[in-house]
Amino acid sequence: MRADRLHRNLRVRDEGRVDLVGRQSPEKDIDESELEVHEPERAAVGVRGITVALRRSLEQMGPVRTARTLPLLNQRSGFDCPGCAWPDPREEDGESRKFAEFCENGAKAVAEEATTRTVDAEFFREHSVDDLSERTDYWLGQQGRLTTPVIKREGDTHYRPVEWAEAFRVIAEKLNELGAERTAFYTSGRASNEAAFCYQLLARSMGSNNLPDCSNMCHESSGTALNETIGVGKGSVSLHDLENADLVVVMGQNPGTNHPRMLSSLERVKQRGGKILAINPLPETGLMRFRNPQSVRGVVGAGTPLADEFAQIRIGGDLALFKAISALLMRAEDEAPGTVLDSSFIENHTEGFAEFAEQARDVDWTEVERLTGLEREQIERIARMFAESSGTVVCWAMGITQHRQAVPTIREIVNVQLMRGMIGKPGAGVCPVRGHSNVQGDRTMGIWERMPESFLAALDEEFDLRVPREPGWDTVETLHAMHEGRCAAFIGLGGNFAAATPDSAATERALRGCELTVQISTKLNRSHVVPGRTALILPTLGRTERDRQRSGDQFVTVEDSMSVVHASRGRLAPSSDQQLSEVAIISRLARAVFGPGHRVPWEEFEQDYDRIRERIANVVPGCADYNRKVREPDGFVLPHPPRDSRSFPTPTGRANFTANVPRMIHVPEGRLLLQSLRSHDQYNTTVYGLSDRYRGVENARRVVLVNSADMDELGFADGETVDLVSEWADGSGGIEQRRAEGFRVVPYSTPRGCAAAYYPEANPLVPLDSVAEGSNTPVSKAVVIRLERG
Ligand SMILES: Nc1nc2c(c(=O)[nH]1)N[C@H]1C(S)=C(S)[C@@H](COP(=O)(O)OP(=O)(O)OC[C@H]3O[C@@H](n4cnc5c(=O)[nH]c(N)nc54)[C@H](O)[C@@H]3O)O[C@H]1N2
Ligand SMILES: Nc1nc2c(c(=O)[nH]1)N[C@H]1C(S)=C(S)[C@@H](COP(=O)(O)OP(=O)(O)OC[C@H]3O[C@@H](n4cnc5c(=O)[nH]c(N)nc54)[C@H](O)[C@@H]3O)O[C@H]1N2
Ligand code: SF4
Ligand SMILES: [Mo]
Repeated sequence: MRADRLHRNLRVRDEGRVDLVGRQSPEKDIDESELEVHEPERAAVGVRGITVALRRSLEQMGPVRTARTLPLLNQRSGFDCPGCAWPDPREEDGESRKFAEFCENGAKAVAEEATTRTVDAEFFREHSVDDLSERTDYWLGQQGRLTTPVIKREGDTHYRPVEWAEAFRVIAEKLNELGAERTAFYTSGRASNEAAFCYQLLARSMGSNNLPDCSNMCHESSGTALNETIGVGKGSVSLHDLENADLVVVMGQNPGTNHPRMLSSLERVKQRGGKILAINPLPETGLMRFRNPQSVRGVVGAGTPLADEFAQIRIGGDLALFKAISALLMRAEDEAPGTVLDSSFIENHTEGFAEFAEQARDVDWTEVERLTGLEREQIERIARMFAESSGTVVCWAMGITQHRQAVPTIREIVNVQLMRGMIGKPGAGVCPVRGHSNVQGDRTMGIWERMPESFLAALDEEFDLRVPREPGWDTVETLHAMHEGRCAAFIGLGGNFAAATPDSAATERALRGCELTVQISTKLNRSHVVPGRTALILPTLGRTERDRQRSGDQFVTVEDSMSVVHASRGRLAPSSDQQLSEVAIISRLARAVFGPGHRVPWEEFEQDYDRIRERIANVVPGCADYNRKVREPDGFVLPHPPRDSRSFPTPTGRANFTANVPRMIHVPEGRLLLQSLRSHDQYNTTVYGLSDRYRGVENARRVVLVNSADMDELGFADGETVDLVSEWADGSGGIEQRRAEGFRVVPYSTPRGCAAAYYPEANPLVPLDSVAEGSNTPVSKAVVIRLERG
């Protein structure tokens, strides 16, 4: 593949080995020739957002379904938004829910699921797997809801309809033959608590902890760092805390697109006199200004300015910034003892302060300015904001977690919070803002390859089992196991493993190499068209749909980003009577695997989800009396000792200070550091459309945003088509190269040397071995690339 051109442009050490890996993502069904770039929008949301949401809803669902669905979104008697994990207002905090308690992107997520378009048996007759593999994820998703179970047996060119009973028989036979230890049970974060609990129970009863999930690629670094430092891997604030904070830091996060209702909370912070500090390589529209569609000012005025201070940081510079903030806080305390640090908190609740303090004052300002790209003066201003705040909440997302040094960065954020006693008091804390609507709940329910012994022992006790203790594979380990032939079967409870994971070309080969792939899905995606030798697609119900079982209509439960657990009830008629709920699929599969008389009452679970919740109550910490508590109108809040009582369930019984050392990411000359991010018109690998409205990029997704000074220096013109080639030192002296073709260069406000492209188009560029230390999360936000003329 164009090796001549490649070698011409390569600079590889003589002894170096050059590996070329790369998939040409299908692109022919999207016409990107009309790329249009306009000025980024000045304010997020406003009436335009509502218009877009309604238009998409009407296109996908029609007027009747739209009118039946949107009013139930995020209401107490309705269903939980399948979009992000942002929490709903709670009566307990004196907040009521509005008539329209959702955002543009929530409405798009609903429209995508509740669409009236369907994929049926005829569709699969018409399209071979090869044909489908030439389509983009966008095209695949646009075909509509999966309505019938299908199978592709060894040697088949097409998927064909299969009876449910036969589907379960085939899967069970293969799984029993291959063994659970050779099977990966992947979960994406939309699965309900009930489905997740059953799924991990199935995997563990079969003898495997191989439970990789999307969280491994998402907030794993947050969980790792928070567990280590405060003893709980979850955020320590409520919505009320956030809205009543004196200073809210939003870093590595683009809430205007990915957590839009967070903007209403940020607006409240401003109205109550609080300050907002935004730390981001890009001046994301939602961080700068917000037009609240529910206020007159938001409809007709310029909206509320949000960020009081915007630090346009270099990609990967956050650890250096927070080290500098720690140092400045220490020095401020030295100058005016007793005014900056919370000594009584430090003394009573923390461990390791002396060792931390010993190294904390050292800063090499030249180094800090190089790593962060920020001026000392601004960093000093920022440190003063921390020093003067009476209550600080630090929020972050993928711009922090998907870096090699993500774990130490978050540990340093915790250091800064601990110094000032900003954990476990109202209006203060740490707030990793979760992605998928139930990703946090899935973890609570046991979707983790390394659940603690206490959880495993509780499962044993409850079901009279002996579940395995050996930790299982996470997502990256699953990929390695597939490559090495140790993993032969893959089951996906939702998600799009092929497109969401790093190094797409290798991942697709790995999936194709499996004996068995099973995808439990609502919509078609890339993972369905890179099948294992035997492959099945099992169509499932979504959040919006009525779930009727033998005991009557069922509801499910979910947990948001702030540990609130509550019920979700779908109301729409399913688009096919062939779709089964996730719980029903898992339960029937388990019955096929184990035969009659298994210790887990799978059939009862399927007939009545209360039976599952009774078991959750006995096994999962904090869930006693689950069936009653989730029936409360606002659900209930899971315990969080640091938040609730400043007690820290770490081995020391205290919150831990840590010492962290920032390291420069080596970017050779002529190369850029690429982050992969979401446009305003997608949900992860699901592409809704081609309008990244806030950033001003329309009608195209294969674009790379570059600082115009870098464009000049590297000699690329506005709109020029280039290939992105990533370069990864493979550790044995060679350089692995990965290529993604045909991206248009767009000048954009990003720091020098830093570029951005959309996920998942950029995934072929992410090396599988490039992972965060300590959490094994793929480094999706810092890929060394060069641009090559196409
Ligand atoms: N509409 C919509 N909503 C979503 C999703 C979606 O795809 N669409 N996805 C959901 C999921 S699963 C998740 S995890 C969340 C993701 O929510 P986000 O984390 O907001 O998603 P990204 O688009 O990855 O944005 C990363 C942000 O971090 C910034 N950034 C990149 N590198 C750095 C860095 O080194 N330092 C700092 N300070 N900032 C950096 C980027 O400029 C960008 O603003 O959203 C959830 N909500
Ligand atoms: N380069 C790069 N890679 C990344 C990221 C990045 O920022 N950059 N972000 C990472 C992050 S944060 C995440 S969370 C992962 C996301 O990884 P995944 O969770 O695996 O991917 P999604 O695109 O969210 O999955 C979408 C598919 O889920 C299925 N689905 C939707 N709703 C339901 C449902 O209710 N039930 C079931 N069973 N299936 C359903 C549909 O078939 C749909 O096609 O990607 C990661 N990959
Ligand atoms: S903020 Fe998130 S949860 Fe709320 S409506 Fe929007 S997408 Fe849904
Ligand atoms: Mo995520």
